This record gives sequence, C-alpha cells and structure tokens, in this order.
Amino acid sequence: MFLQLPRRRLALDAPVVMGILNVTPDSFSDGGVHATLEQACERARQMVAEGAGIIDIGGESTRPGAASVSEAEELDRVVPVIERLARELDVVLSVDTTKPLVMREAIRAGAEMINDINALRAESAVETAAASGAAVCLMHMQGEPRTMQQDPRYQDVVGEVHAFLQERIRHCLAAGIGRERIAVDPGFGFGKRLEHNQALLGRLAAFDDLGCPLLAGLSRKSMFGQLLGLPVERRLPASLAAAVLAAWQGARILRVHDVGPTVEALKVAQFARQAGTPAAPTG
Ligand code: YH5
Repeated sequence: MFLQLPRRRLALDAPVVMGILNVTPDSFSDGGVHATLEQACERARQMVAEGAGIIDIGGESTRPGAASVSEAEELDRVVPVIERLARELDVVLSVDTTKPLVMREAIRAGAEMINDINALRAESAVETAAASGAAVCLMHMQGEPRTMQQDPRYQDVVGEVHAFLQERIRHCLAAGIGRERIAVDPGFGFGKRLEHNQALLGRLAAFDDLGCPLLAGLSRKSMFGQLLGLPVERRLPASLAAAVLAAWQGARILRVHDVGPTVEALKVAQFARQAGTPAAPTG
C-alpha cells in the first residue's frame, strides 16, 4: 500500500510516523518571527532524525475550544516554514489546514499532502485539493472545534464515522482525486466522548473496506486524561499503547508529538504483524 504524492509515492507497507509541528505563537518562545521560524525548523529536523516520514505543519490551533485564525495569519505562520523545510529536508511535508488559500500556497511552497480536519468541506476545498495534485487526509469531526465537545451524540459511532468517510471519499473521487491520493481518519476526540473514542479505537479494522490508508491521531489526547486521570505531559505511555493498538489493526500513518518513542513502539507492532501464519496441520 502507498499514498500517491505529486512527484513520488509514500510507501505504507510499514506504519509511518507523522510528526506534529505546531507553528502557533504559543508553541515557541516569543523571539519574533525569525526565532519562531528557526525553532520550528529545528524541531522538524529533530523529528526527521527520530524517524518521522511526514511532518504535519499547522498554523491554526484545532484543540477543542480554540479560537480561529485569519487566513493571512495562518499563511504567515506556515508558508515560510514549508519553504525552508522543502529546500532542506527530503521528508514529506503535510499542511494542517481547512482553508483553500492556505492549501494552495502551502503546496506551492513545497507541501505534498493536505491534512484537513474538516475533510475538505469548506467551499472550493475539494476543487483546490484536486487541482494541487497533493495527497489528502479526510478526517471525521462532528460539529466544529469551538463547540464539538459540548454534547456529542451517536447511535452507532463506528457506522456513522464510516458512512461519513465513505461519502467524503466519493466526493473526492467525483472531483478527480484518485483513491491512491486519499487517507482517512476517524478523528479521535473531534466531537466524541470517551465511549465513542473507545469504540473507534477498538474497532479500527472496520474502516479497512474503505480502501484508503488509515491515519490515526491519538497522541496525548484528552481521552487518556479521562481514562487515567493524567495531565497532558504524562500521556506518553498511553499514547504509545494506542499507537501500537492502531497499527496492529492496520493503521498506516500515526500522527504524534513524540516521534522517537513512537517509531520504536511501532517497530514492535510491525514485527508481530509480519509473523508468518503457521502452516495448516497436515495428515
Ligand atoms: C487527528 O486526530 N488532531 S489537532 C488535544 C490534546 C492533544 C492533542 C491535550 N489534528 C488530529 O492533536 N489531524 C489534530 O489534548 C489532527 N487527525 C488529523 N488528521 C488535536 C490534537 C490534540 C488535541
């Protein structure tokens, strides 16, 4: 299995780690734009050295309750980082955005993938993504970031997320985005209670029949805070366990903060997955 990028293919036979690079004012100490650019690039280099295959660059905080960011502000944050990293590194660059203009400029600057938590539902987003030649990640979200955790409800969370992703895949195919350019994501924590996240994590294999590689973002999420009563800085063991469970069920891309530890944990998962099935007994 692979993901088709504009000028090459990303092999997904073994799970790939997508390192999270937030380029928001709160993510780095405030030494001005140049200091921020330099620190963001340094963080990206470090994640590549630790084994990341994709760097996901975001200029808008999409955490529950976060304020939205203007188009101009988001462009100012992400484009310089993408330009610099595209020149410097061979890693796949992904832009984490819901805005068509940001998608277009990010791809012009060297991004090869669009990670959209809104699954290209913004006006002209599908057309923009199609024309760009970039790969896309379609993520499920119920509601919108500001209010999505207020009262999330489902009759059948796995069935509803599956139906949503299927509909978004169809929409992309109709716009000319080939299936080999599409990854799908159940959107852990996006309009979901603990029981919803539990059902999705336990039944990730239910998304196999969509025929697109599965991306899972579980790193440090609130579901582990709820389950374990731990603050965000103590959620690494839970995040590693979840990444391994997701990969064991076939997830091909894991979006994480802690690249090195996740790469090691995923090697163990892949090692077990590659064990040969025992020969059927004869006689
Ligand atoms: C995702 O799952 N998530 S941003 C709250 C946390 C920790 C982490 C403190 N973008 C995803 O990472 N894109 C985000 O608790 C994403 N899939 C894709 N494709 C939220 C996040 C986070 C939020």
